[in-house]
Amino acid sequence: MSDSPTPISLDELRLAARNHAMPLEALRYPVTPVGLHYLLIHFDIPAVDATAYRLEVDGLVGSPLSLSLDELRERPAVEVPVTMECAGNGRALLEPHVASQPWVLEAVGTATWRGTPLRGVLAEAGLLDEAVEVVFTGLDHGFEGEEGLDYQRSLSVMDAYRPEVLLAYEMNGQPLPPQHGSPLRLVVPGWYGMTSVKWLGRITLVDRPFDGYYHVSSYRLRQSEDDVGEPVTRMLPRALMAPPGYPEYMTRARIVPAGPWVLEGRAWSGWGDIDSVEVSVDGGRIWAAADLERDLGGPAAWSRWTFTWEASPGEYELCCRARDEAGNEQPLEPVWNLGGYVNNAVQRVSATVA
Ligand SMILES: Nc1nc2c(c(=O)[nH]1)N[C@H]1C(S)=C(S)[C@@H](COP(=O)(O)O)O[C@H]1N2
Ligand SMILES: [Mo]
Repeated sequence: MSDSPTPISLDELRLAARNHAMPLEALRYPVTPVGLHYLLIHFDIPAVDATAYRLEVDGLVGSPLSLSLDELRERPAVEVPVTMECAGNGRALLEPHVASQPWVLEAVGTATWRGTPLRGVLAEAGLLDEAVEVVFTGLDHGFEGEEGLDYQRSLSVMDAYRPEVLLAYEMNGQPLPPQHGSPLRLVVPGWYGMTSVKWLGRITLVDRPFDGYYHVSSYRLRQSEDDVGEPVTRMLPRALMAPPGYPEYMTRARIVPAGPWVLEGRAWSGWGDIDSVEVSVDGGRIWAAADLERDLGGPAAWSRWTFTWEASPGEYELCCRARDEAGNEQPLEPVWNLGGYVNNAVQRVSATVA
């Protein structure tokens, strides 16, 4: 892979140092160890006292609720592996440059989330007929676009009622750590990460499409400032490989010993199961099918793939691409937009076989 064509600013470096990615070699784990899962925090990590914590459910409901963490833990629980990816993954590879969190490719991770289905809580609160959207408010606060704001995202009532949407209090068998939303977060499988509100403080039922900052001013696919654009929703398919061989320190270019090498990685999509993963060793001219294993099961989590590469001495550009059952396929070249979202162009890894 070549370097980002535009140098990043100190502001972007500061963001990148706070919001770390998942090192690609961690693709070898089906469930990402907590400390290797990527992180995206817009403002500061709020210090929330779990013993005093309450989740408020209000707005257009028959009976507003105020639930402690113990009360949430007493409700029916499910535990599922879910792959989560930031909508800005791939941003730093776009030209012209988009200034924001400069993700390269690895803003992704899979965790086992344990929690209670959101719809049970909504049913208990009892939605009034006028309720059309559910607004989720985080306990973090900051400034963006000259506005002071809480981190807020919404779902339609229909999406919020999907059985897989969770109010999660555990990640990989442990209480949520501070950086991932302690003590409670929303987890919306299949959607880009911005939907899964961390440090969830309040759920409010409203009678119109929510027009908060993270719906109107960001997370839209726009070509220019006056383009309204389409909202960013579910994850497009992507396959990633754990780069083979050994890295060169500065460039991370790969040196691979000659002989058979099992390339491996994982692929996911928010639009259904992965149908196929293909590998190319010549920069995307010739493709061959990789073997897919549905090791974690279910469309909410990534699938492992492998491909045995008979590496003979020379220079290579290794690529992988995924296609999902809905027919979405990764493009060879990035597709630009103003916010630098959903760039799922194929991964390219330069390798020298010695
Ligand atoms: N309250 C709150 N929730 C949030 C965010 C945030 O900044 N504040 N960031 C969102 C974004 S953009 C992403 S990609 C995911 C990242 O989740 P993770 O840090 O647990 O990987 O959290 C989402 N939930
Ligand atoms: Mo994100």
